[in-house]
Formats: sequence, structure tokens, C-alpha cells
Amino acid sequence: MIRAVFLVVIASMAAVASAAPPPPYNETPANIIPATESWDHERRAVDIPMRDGVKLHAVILIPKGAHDAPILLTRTPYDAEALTSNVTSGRLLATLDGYDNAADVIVAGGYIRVIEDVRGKYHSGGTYVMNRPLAGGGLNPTRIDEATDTWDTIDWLVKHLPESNGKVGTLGISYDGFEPLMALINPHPALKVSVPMNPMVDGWRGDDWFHNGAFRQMNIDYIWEQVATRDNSSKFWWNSADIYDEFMRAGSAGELGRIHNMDQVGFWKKLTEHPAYDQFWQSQAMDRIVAGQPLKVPVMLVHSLWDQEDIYGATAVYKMLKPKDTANDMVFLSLGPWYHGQEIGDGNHTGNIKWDQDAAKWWRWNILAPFWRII
Ligand code: PG9
Repeated sequence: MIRAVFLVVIASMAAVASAAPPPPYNETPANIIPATESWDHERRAVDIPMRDGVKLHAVILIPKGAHDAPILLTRTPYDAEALTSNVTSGRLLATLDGYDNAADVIVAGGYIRVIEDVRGKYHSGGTYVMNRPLAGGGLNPTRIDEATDTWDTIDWLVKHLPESNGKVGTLGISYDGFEPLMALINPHPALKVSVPMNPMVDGWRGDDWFHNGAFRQMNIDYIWEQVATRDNSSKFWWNSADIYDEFMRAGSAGELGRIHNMDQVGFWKKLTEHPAYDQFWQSQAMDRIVAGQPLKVPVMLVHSLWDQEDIYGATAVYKMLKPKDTANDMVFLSLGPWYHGQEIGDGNHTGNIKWDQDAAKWWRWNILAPFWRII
């Protein structure tokens, strides 16, 4: 009898087991591993610890066989992973092309390329503050800022990249150009050159937020998307194909902001609370801040004669810094017949003006590349 019961129990268990759900109908593996052996570079994604414990996410692109190679660092609020994921081939130039600051001369120079999310954006930890003011002042009560994060990043890179020569250059355009200026505040000893291109320097005098007091409300969508979420996933909406129609319908920038619940976004509140060139703006002016620092790192400011976004910054910094460069070997200014950031693109024409050569390409190979060789 017991045997019969036992057999029934076994059979039941077998029946239950055979009734286990079938494996999912799925052709996608749990983890996909790209084949990169044939690539001309190695890609590493790292989370770099800052002095306060927050980790910042960086993508490191190392040319195959690199040794004793200089590092070129860009710190960005615009998504390091996305900016380096244009992987149409295993060639570093293809991966960097279309985004990178002068990919052609960077790849030709054999640099290790590092692109890092700034604090609080995308894959980096911590909280985000637009153009984070320097630590310790009334505008930033913490002990960290973009200068300390840059110092900590450089310190980690030179200690953890055996393929490098322990020397770092930093560069970037626009907001990414604000970062190489911040790098000049108490610079890391491994920082050998800084190239702020079309940098954000003074948000009221002429870089982005105001142009000499004229508020540029066209940036309202950028402010929402850049500050409302870590990954810019909350998109701003317009109800008109021509946003000027919306400006006119709203009647004022303040009303436009109210319609869009912009008061949730800290930086928008700062803009509405500081329409004049008050201490809020003057204390953040990077030309004044950098000019108050000892000259320790060679810097080349890059300016576009027709910069529609940051027409003020590069020349303002140069004017403040150059008088301190008594040996005439630390502070340089490049300017060209370009719109904002065009120096890394096609310089054959600017709008309908056709030049007799690609001034941007000439500049990259004949001015920028030699300047970097000091790294
Ligand atoms: N300086 C550029 C910008 C900043 C803010 C709003 C719109 C443009 C830039 O970083 O691209």
C-alpha cells in the first residue's frame, strides 16, 4: 500500500515538475557582449570616486597599444555614454566623430580620450546645479564644485591609467568650455593645458542666459530639460511651430514660465530673481574668478567671431588673463570666422559666406594640435 502511495506521490511530483512553466519565448540574451577585438581602441566605463564619496561616470577610450600617452579630458552635462556611442565602426575616429571636440587631431595625436558626466547628470551620482558656483561662497554651501571634481578626476585618471604618461589636457565647447576654466582653479599638478572653446563665462553679460541684460527666454526648454531630471527625460513642450508665437501669447517670460511650471526648477527661479547684473552674476563671472588665480596652466581661449550663444566669454577671459602673462607663454587666444563651436566642424563656409579654405580644419591641424603637444 505504502509503495502504491509512494508511487502516486512521485508521479504527482513528476506531473507538477512537468507542469513547470516553459522557458520564456525570448531571443534576447540576459547580457550582450559586443565583439571588440578588431577595434582600434579599448572602451572602459568607470565610476570615479570624488572626495565626498560621490562617483562620477566617465567613458575612457584608449587607442590600442597606447603607452606613455597623454590624456585629453572633457567634462560634460550632456551624457558621456550617448556622446561616445556613435559606434558605426570599430574606429575611434568614427566613434568620436560628429560630437567630439576635434576628433581628427585627437585621434591622430594618439591621445587617451576621457569624457565624464558632471556631478548630478546622467550616469554620475550627486546633485546637479547649473554651472555649479565655486564651493564655500554664499552660492554653494558645500565643499565641492567643478574645480574639485576636476581635480579628483584627474588624480584618479593619472593613477589608474597605466597606458598614460601621467599628463592631462582638458578641453570643451560651451558648457563643456566652462569646465576647462573651472579646472584652472587650484589645478591638479598633472593638468598641463586647458582649451576652453566658446566657454560660458558670464551668464548675464553675454553667455547664454542674458545678452547684456536681454533675457534669452528661448533657453526655457533647455533649462527645463537640463535641470528637471538627471537624464533629461522630461521633455519641454511647445504649442507652436514658431516659439515666438508662444512668447507673444504668454506676454512675458515670467508668464511663459508659469504656464510651464518652471518654478519647480531651481535655476529658473534664480534667473527670475536676478534680472539685473547683481552680485549673483558678478560673483560667478569666470573671467573675474580665473583672473584672481595664479597662472599655473597654459590656456588657449577659442572664440567664434559670430558666436550666437557665448559671444562674451573667450575674449573676456583673455582680456583679464593676458596682462598677467608677462612671459607671453601661458595665455593665448584663437578666433576664427565661425559660429558657436564651428571650429570643430566644416569651416568652408559660414552661412552663405563661402571661404576660400576650411579655416576650422586649418586651425585644428596648425594651431590646436601643436598647442596640445605640450602635454
Ligand atoms: N552654452 C550652450 C548653451 C547653454 C545653455 C543654453 C543653451 C546653450 C551649450 O552649452 O551648448
